[in-house]
Amino acid sequence: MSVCFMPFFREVMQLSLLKKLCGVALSFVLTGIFTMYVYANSVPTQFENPILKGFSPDPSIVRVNDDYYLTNSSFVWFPGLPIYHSKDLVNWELINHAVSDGTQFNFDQLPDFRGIWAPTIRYHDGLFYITSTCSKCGGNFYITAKDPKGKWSDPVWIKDAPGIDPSLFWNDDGKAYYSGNDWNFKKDWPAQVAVWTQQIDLNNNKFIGERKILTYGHANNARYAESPHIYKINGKYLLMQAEGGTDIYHAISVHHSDNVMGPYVADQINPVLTHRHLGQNYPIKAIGHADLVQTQTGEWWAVLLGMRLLDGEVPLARETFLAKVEFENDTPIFNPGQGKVLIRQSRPDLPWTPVNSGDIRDEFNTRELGINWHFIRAPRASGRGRFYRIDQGKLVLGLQPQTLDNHMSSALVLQKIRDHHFQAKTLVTFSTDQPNEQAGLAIYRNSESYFMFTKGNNELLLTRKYHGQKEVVARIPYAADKVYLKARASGLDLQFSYGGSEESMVTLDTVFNLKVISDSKINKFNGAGIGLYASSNNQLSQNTAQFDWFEYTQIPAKTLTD
Ligand code: 6LW
Repeated sequence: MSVCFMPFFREVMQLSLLKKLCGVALSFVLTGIFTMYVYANSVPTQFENPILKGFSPDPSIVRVNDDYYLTNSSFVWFPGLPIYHSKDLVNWELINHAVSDGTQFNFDQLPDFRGIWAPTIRYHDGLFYITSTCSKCGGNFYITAKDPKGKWSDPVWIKDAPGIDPSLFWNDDGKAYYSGNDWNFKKDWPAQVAVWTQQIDLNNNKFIGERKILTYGHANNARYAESPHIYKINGKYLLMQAEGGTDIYHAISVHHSDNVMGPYVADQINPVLTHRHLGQNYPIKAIGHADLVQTQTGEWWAVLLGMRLLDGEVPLARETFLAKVEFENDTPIFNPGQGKVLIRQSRPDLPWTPVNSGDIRDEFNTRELGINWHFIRAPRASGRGRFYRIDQGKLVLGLQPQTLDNHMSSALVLQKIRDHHFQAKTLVTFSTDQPNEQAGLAIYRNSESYFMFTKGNNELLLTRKYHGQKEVVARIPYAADKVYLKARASGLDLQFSYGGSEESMVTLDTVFNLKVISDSKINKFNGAGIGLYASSNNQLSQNTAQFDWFEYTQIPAKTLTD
C-alpha cells in the first residue's frame, strides 16, 4: 500500500477501533441498565405472611450484624428448637436445630403438647443463648452456642425459676436479667398470671438480688400473662408480653419503666396489638407472642404467632408472622394506620435474599436424613441400633413395636405441612405376611389425631384417628410389594390415592376432612406433619420398609380432581 494512503488508512483503522470501543462500552451500559431493570422488576417490594408456614409457634428473633436468626417452640418433635437464618426477614432457611442430641432432653412418655415450649434467642458477648421451658421434662433451661449452625450445649437447668416462657436481657452494665411468668399464687381473678424479673448470674446459674413482679397484665382481668421480653430503647425499658392465651383472645401488651427492675407502667394504648376485636371469622386469629428486632437500617419489625383460618378450621396450627413496628414516643405502633397483621405488606428495607425453601423431593441419596425431617421424640430403637438408615438411595425404616398411639419414639419421620393446598407422595416397597405389620404414609398431629395410609399383609389400610376415635376407613386388597401412595389436600378436603405406577394411581372416592389435624382443645400447641411410617404394632419385628423417595408439593387452590 503506497505511503500516501497510510495516514488515511490509519485514520480509518483508528476510527473503526473507536467505533468498536464505543460499541463495547455501549453494550456494557445497556447490559447494566437491563440487569438493573430485571433486578428491580424481579425483586419484590412486598412480602406475604406468614413468613414461616406451618408448625412454627412462639417465635423469637435476634440480629447479629446483618444476619437474623429465629427459633420456635418444638414440643416433642426431634430434632427440636429449629434455627432459621435470614438476611431480609422474609426468606428464611432452616440451618440447624439447637436440640439435636437425643441425650439433651428426654421426651419419652410425654404427650405431644409437652416438651420444648416457648424459647427466646439472644446474642451477648460472642455467644448465642436460647432459653426455654421443657414442659414436664425438666423446667426452665438455657443452652448456648458460639455458632448457631454448630453444636449447641447441653441444657443448663435454671434453679428456682417457676413458670414458663423465659427470656434474657443484658443491661448496658453487662448484668443479665431473666424474665418469666408465674401462676403459683392466690388469684384475684381467673387466669391471673404474674410476669417477673430478676438479675441472673448465668456463669454460676444463680439469681442475684431482688425478684420483682413487674405486672399481671395491662388490665385487672388480664389472663395468662406470658412470653415477656425486656428491651432498652432510647434509654428506657420496654416490657412486652403476651396476654389472653394463645387463641382467639391472644394479645400483646407493653409496659414502660426508667429502671430495668421497674416500676413498669402500662401503656395507654394496650393491647398494642390483637385480633380478638376482629371477631371469630377474621382470617387470621390468635395474633400474639411477639419479639421485636431492629434492623441495621434502623427499622423495627416484630415476629409473632398467628393462626390462619380455613373454613373455620386451623389445619396448619400456629405459624410465624411479621409486622412493621414504628415507635411513637415510647409506644410501639404495629402497622401504623392498620393496627393488625397484614397478609401482604411492604417488605423490610433489606437486601432481598431468596433461599431454597420450596417443594420437597427427597431421593434419599444423601448420607443422612435431610434437615427438614423430624421424628416424634428422639428416635430410640427397640433392641437394636437406629431403626432408620439411608441405603443405596432408599430410606429404610425398621419396623418398631411402638405405634402412633404411644407416647414413645416410633418409626415415624415427618416433614411439616406448610400449605392449605398440598400433595405428598411416596414409593414404598414392603413385603409382609404378618397381620400386625404395616408401612406407608402418615399425616400426624398427635397420638389422638392422625391419618395413616399403609401397606399391610396383601392389603392397603386407611386409618383415621380423630380426637382419640380410631377407625379403619378403607381396606383395599393389594398383593404387590411395591406401591405408590399419595395424599392430596385442597383446603380441608383430603383424598388418598394408590397404585402400581404413578400413571395408574387410583383415587379413593371418599373425601376426608383435614379438621382431624386442625387446632382444638385436643390438638393444641404443636403442629402437623406428613411423612413415612412403619410399625409392627406392639410386637417385635426384624422386617423393614424401603422408601425410594418422598415428595411434598404445594398445589394450586383448585378442586381435588384437577
Ligand atoms: C408457650 C406459651 C403458651 O410456652 O403456650 O399459650 C406455650 N401460651 O407462651 C406453648 O406454645
